[in-house]
Amino acid sequence: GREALAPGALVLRGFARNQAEGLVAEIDAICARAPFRHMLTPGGQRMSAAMTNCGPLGWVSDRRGYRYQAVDPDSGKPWPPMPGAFLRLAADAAAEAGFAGFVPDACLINRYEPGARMSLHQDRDERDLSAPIVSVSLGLPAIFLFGGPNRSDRAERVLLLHGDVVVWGGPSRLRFHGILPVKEGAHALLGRQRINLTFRKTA
Ligand code: MD3
Ligand code: FE
Repeated sequence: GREALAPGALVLRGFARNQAEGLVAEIDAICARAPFRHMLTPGGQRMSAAMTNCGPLGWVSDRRGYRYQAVDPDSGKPWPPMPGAFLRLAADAAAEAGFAGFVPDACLINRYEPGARMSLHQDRDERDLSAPIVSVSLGLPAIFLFGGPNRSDRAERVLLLHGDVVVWGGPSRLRFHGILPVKEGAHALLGRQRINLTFRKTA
């Protein structure tokens, strides 16, 4: 099913569910080359979600700030390439939401174990904010916080389940958002983890 969450934000319930095994196999191959790691915020805090990337550019955070870069700072090598199945899924979902021709150049992969969270933030490190972000949720459920254009705006809660895909564009693109601490549990395919892919056009 499709649910309009807000202007520019479309939830495609279960859109990736029948591809999940293949996506997980691709994620395993990516993290064999670019392992998940806990990045530091510019303030020096260890993020509770572990991250890696694939595609021409990857999102990194350290004491110097946030940025996209072609090289994995842990290996000194380029990020693994974006699998074809990732590109097709992102483009198909974006097209459903009216964004034809979406070609992401970065895919940030977030891994949440029970207790991990992501505090309210905006995604504004991308050059072209007219392109949407496509997110794919796999594994354990999570409660997504969807705020407004200001950090202090009240946030609504949206449950994101295995296989759900969300396209965030237009007026939703700069809204504050986050993830509440993931509850303890075990998913049939992924065990004690939630994995989220975010496809971005950064350059
Ligand atoms: C709404 N990730 O990686 S995905 C992130 O579940 C991030 O890992 C969360 O926020 C996660 O930056 C949420 C949903 C999402 C992603 C990007 C957005 C929602 C968004 C950008 C703008 C508005
Ligand atoms: Fe975000």
